[in-house]
Amino acid sequence: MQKNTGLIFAADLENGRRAINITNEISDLIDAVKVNYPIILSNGLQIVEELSRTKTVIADLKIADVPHINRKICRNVFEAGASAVICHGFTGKNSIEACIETANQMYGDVYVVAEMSHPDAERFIHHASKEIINIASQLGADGLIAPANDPKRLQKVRKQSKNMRILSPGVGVQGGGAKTAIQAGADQIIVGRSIYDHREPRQAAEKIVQDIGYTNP
Ligand code: 3DU
Repeated sequence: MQKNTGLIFAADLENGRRAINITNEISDLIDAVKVNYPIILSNGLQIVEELSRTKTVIADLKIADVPHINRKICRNVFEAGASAVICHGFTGKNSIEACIETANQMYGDVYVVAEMSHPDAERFIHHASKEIINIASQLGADGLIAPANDPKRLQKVRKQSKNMRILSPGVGVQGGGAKTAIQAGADQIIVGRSIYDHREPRQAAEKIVQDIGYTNP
């Protein structure tokens, strides 16, 4: 996935038509659109194909199964038009590797969840993040997911991950700021509700892109 504005739109809407309309409306302001279970379960995989006509699609299914199932999940979403998948890292080497191998066969990218942005994340995943980052790096993952709303942890992930790409959710409703996250080491920012719940989604996206520091060449 190419980095341009630095903004990724999380289209967590059950209404597929609305997701497509907003994506079209802000298409020049975003690097990709991220789809998750809500939109896929409500609209089917067809929505991946439809969105991929406008924009690079990241399938955020937080894939976390045994390797042969991970392969099938990846194959299905890549065949539907996704350019990247997000998988969990806590499942360990073989499960992540299954995603990366499938992605390589299908010219897709894999981003691995290193840490999460909700308060309970401290309880489990944060203890494992250093090892997850090492495995993701050794396997050649395209990048990591780490929280924008916890700049200290984000800085730590940045340090540990050296120059791996970091995509950061947690901006806006979850309390994080785009500028702070970029300064802490994020490469691209993932935003959902602050865009799709805004009265003027384009205006909201413009403001975030400004905060990221993107200037139109
Ligand atoms: O809070 P928002 O509405 O901007 O949505 C954030 C998106 O990022 C959403 O799709 C969610 O699944 C994803 N995400 C997190 O919020 C936190 C994580 O740790 C990982 C992914």
